Amino acid sequence: MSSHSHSSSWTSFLKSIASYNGDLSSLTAPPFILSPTSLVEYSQFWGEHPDLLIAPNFIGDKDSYENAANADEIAQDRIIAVTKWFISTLRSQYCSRNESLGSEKKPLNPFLGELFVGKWGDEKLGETVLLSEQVSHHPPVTAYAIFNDKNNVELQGYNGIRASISTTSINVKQYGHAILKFKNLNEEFLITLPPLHIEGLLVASPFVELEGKSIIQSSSGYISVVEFSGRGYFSGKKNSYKARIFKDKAASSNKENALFTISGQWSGKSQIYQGSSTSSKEFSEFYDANAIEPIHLTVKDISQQNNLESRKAWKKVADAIKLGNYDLIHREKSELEQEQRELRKKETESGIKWETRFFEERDLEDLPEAGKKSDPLIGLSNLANLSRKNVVSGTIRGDKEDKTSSSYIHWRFVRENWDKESEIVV
Ligand code: 0T9
Repeated sequence: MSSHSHSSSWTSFLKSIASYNGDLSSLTAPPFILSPTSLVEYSQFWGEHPDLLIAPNFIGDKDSYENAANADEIAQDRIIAVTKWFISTLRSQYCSRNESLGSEKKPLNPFLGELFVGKWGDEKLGETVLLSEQVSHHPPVTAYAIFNDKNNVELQGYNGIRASISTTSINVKQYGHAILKFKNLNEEFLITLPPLHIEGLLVASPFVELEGKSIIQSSSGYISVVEFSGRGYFSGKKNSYKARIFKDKAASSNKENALFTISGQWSGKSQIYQGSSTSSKEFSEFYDANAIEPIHLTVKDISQQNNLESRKAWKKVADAIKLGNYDLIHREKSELEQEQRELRKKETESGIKWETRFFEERDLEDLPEAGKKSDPLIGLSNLANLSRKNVVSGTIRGDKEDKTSSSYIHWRFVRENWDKESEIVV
């Protein structure tokens, strides 16, 4: 329990949650629960293990599937490697505020066009670049690309959330997905984002618990189904997961068909077993989140940053949060928000819409299944039997939400825009 749990500011915050109107950013939270970091920064958590992100690139080569006698083995090793990388991102994504700030905190709500860019340097692997951009403010959507040109590896994705309130927790569904491309291998992966809930609100020390699933679908057909559960669920340990690797979506309808089963805690240790059972004594260690520290990207000093860059734009607000000065936080935030409102007003008056910088919306409704004008989501969602609409991440084709939604619009990285960028540098 946090010392703040009985404070009047926390109890009135809990009351404001109870009368929640759908927009989490509108809640006025007490300073101790505010993070000085904007949500646009969270994309970095996909990249804090660059070696694991790039590792699949070194398993087999482009012609593996056509020529190699061990094609199946190569495809399996690759999806296992991608699953390991995915698991390795979760501690950064969902525990890092607890580790560095003592609990989950309410991030700053990014403004439209806000940028967060940086890079991971590595002598052997080459530079891995992060571009993260707030592509929508209402509702909030962040898009990102993380790429390593030396190895022709590119991860891109976008995410937004919808939250609802239950008696003691906040339930969050994620929208969006990630696409991981290995251009040297001619193989790509679709990754769906799991639902989560925020617990510990009553005692003023919130933390995230994952639930449901993430799907990792390879263009090779192989699929990894990652199931999450929290404390008090099947294993009783916090941050538990089970990942099953199947030959394809059809095989995944029966858990017995799992070629490999990985089980443990994503914030701790997990083990990999051959086949569908985890009762065998034959297993090997899969990943130990505490043995491998995340690598933080390097970000330019604020003095070198553009006005659209997150840390520069939010500097005064972040400083006020660090001081815990409620009035100052409020004043600085209002100033930034007022500026944004004026920008939007001017745009409406002049009829010129804000243009996103590195990402564009793409309508997948009438795109071909394959070829240059296609989109990776089309083929990969076919393989995984997932909706290709802009619905809750991981929605199965034919589900209610898939049937009722009419939008096929998704955010995509436009690499050419980065190549011709002259003002923003990493
Ligand atoms: C994408 C991630 C996401 C963003 C955050 C729900 C949440 C905002 C979205 C989903 C990243 O890849 C992964 C990690 C944590 C998620 C955040 C946790 C959280 O609490 C916030 C929400 C908006 C709040 O701040 C709720 C109010 C607060 C009092 C709880 C600490």
